[in-house]
Amino acid sequence: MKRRDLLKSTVGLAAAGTLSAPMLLPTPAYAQAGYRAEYNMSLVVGPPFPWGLGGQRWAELVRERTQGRINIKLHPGASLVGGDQTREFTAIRQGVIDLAIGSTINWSPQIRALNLFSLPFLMPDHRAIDALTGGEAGRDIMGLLERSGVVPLAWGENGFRELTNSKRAIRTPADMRGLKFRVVGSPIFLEVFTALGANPTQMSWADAQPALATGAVDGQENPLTIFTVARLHTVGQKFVTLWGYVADPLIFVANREVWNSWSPADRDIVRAAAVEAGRHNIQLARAGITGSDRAVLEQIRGLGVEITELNDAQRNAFREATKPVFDKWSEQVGRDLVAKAQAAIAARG
Ligand code: X2X
Repeated sequence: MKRRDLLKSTVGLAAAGTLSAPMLLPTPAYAQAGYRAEYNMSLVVGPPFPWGLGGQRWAELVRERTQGRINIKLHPGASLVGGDQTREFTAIRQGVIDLAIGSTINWSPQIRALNLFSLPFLMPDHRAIDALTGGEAGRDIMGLLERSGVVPLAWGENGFRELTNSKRAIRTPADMRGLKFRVVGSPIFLEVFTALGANPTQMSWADAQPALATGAVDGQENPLTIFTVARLHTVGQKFVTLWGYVADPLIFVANREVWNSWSPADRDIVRAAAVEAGRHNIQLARAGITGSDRAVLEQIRGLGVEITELNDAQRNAFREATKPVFDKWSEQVGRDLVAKAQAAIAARG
């Protein structure tokens, strides 16, 4: 008998008055402590995306180390919110979602400071991301999440979002003119793409793939690991430009009530497992695209995709064109936080 069924039948017998106390069936420890048989975890993409593999690792470590007291089931596709990934954060707060690994982009409609990571050309490399998440800016953001009612546990990474399309190689903002791009659900993305002369349209990841397949949109932006695992070359994406304009970290969180229902020892386990799974996820997100390890780029070239790398002058043209958006959104994010981030990036090792 499954634990949940056991619990139900025990309760049923007791309610029907057929069971005299003490109960004949042992009550599982988790039931006494108010634990549930299963907890849900929301993510936009599951395994084998690095994001999903991070979630899988988190669930495995927790199950093992709590001896099955805490069982977590992955719900990829933001399915707990009907695929609308921009509603994920609200659903965590409301308790529809127990645990989540979410992109800073998808939660930015509720927590405006998360647009920090979407400021165009703020972070030049992976060390810059680490300088933010591992420094004062990261602590400030975790504090904001905490005060907004969730329990933040660890950082992960989706990655640097590169530009892809079905029409032509993009080397200058002018090359983007007239092209339709699917963008994610934060208004800053609409403004960045509009500033570059393109036609952006906002949609969920679930809607993006059919839109690319039918040609309703010409292009999109996502980390290269999303490109390879989702096989975006099969939906016409034949041109990739490595512009590294933004990167989205992931954040591991728990619903506060769920968190409070666990013993302090179990909370420690869940938190430590999130940190470990986050490290694993970041490693996977960067494999093949960092330093001398270019395996993912070679893999994509091998699919018949043309990869354009920008030199500094070319990248600067995109930076200049999007500077008004950077400035406007720095206000939204908070000048102090942006200044801290810039200082941390300047001082990175
Ligand atoms: O929707 C996207 O592009 C994705 C999968 O990268 C996010 O959830 C931010």
